[in-house]
Amino acid sequence: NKESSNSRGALIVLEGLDRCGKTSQSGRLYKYLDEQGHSVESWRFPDRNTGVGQMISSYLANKSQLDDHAIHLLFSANRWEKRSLMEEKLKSGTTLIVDRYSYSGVAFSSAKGLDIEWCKAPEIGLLAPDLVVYLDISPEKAAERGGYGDERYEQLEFQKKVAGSYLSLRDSSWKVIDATLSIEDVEKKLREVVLDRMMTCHKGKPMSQLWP
Ligand code: FDM
Repeated sequence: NKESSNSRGALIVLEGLDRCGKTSQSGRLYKYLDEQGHSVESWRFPDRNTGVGQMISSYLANKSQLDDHAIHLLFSANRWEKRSLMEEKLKSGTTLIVDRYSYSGVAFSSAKGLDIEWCKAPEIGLLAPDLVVYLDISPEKAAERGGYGDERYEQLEFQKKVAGSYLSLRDSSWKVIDATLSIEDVEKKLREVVLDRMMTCHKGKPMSQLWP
C-alpha cells in the first residue's frame, strides 16, 4: 500500500436509503484504510458545517420551509463549495470516502416529483466518482431497523419513492452490495471493491466530471 508521490486518490461514493448502514460502513472503511497507511479522508454530504449547510440542516429539521427547487439547488451548491478542495485532495493522493453525493441529490428531489433532467443539471461539472457503491436494502427492511429520526425525509412512503429514483439512476458501473448481510460481510465486500478501484486510480485512471 505504498502510494507513490504522483499517484492520485480515489473518489469513492456510498449511496443508499436511510438506515442502509452507509454511515457506519464509511466509518469502518475509513478506519481500515487509515490503519493500512493510506492517505484517506471521510466526507459527507450535506456538509452541514458551511453556511449553505446550515440552511440545509434547518430545512431537514423542519425548522424552515423552502421551495423544492430552492432546496435542491442548495444541496448542489453545498457540493460546489467543496469542489476545489475535493480536486486538490484527490490530486495530492488522498482518497475520499464520501457518504452521499449527487445521486442523493437527484434521487431525493426527483422522488418529490421534480423532473430528473432538471435535477441533474446543476451537478454538471462536479467531479465524477471513481466508484459508486450502493448499499441495497428494501425500504420496508430499512424501516424495520428502526431509528428513523425526526428529519423531513425519514418516512417509509417517501423512502419507497427514493428507492425507485435510485433504481433509475443506477448503471452497470455501480457496485451493489446487499446491505442486509452482516456488518462484517458488508465491510469485507466494500473493502474489496474499494481497494481494487484505488489501485486503478493510483495507476493513472483519469479524473472525469459529471455526468459521464
Ligand atoms: N439529501 C442529501 C438530499 O435530499 N439531497 C442531497 O443532495 C443530499 C446529499 O438529505 F435524507 C437528503 C438525504 C437525507 C438528508 O442526509 C440528510 P444524511 O445522510 O441523513 O445527513
